[in-house]
Amino acid sequence: MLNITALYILEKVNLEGWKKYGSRYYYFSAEEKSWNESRQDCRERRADLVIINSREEQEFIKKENKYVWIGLSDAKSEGQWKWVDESPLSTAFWRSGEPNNANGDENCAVFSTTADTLKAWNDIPCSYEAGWICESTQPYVRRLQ
Ligand code: MAN
Ligand code: CA
Repeated sequence: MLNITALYILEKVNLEGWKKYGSRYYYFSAEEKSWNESRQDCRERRADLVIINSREEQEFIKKENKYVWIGLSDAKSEGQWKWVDESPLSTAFWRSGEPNNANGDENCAVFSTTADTLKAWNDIPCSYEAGWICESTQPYVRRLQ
């Protein structure tokens, strides 16, 4: 049975930047902000910066081919990369030679545009501006009219 309200909600979810992959929803920003401001934006959407747990998830995000923050940082303890849920990094997809903490000032991870899907992350200064990806079990949309 075609349900107009359900269709309208789905359309709004898409228009606001959310994409479904597996059982999760991913928000791809249209703007650029610092890592902290990006994380704040995700929280306001009842989400957090994306945590990449598998090669499949890495491949899904790579398809967008955007320069975006992911939820990974070593700001608390240099060299100890942690996801925003405090879990340690296990499966990593760094570019070759990364993370290199260039100038001693690179504590946040970005998903960069590169030819190699499985070697795509770089550490850069957290104050740089980039797009970002939020992840949530639910897509958050502003109040429906
Ligand atoms: C180069 C490399 C990277 C570093 C960036 C900073 O690409 O040194 O490791 O993160 O510069 O812009
Ligand atoms: Ca780097």
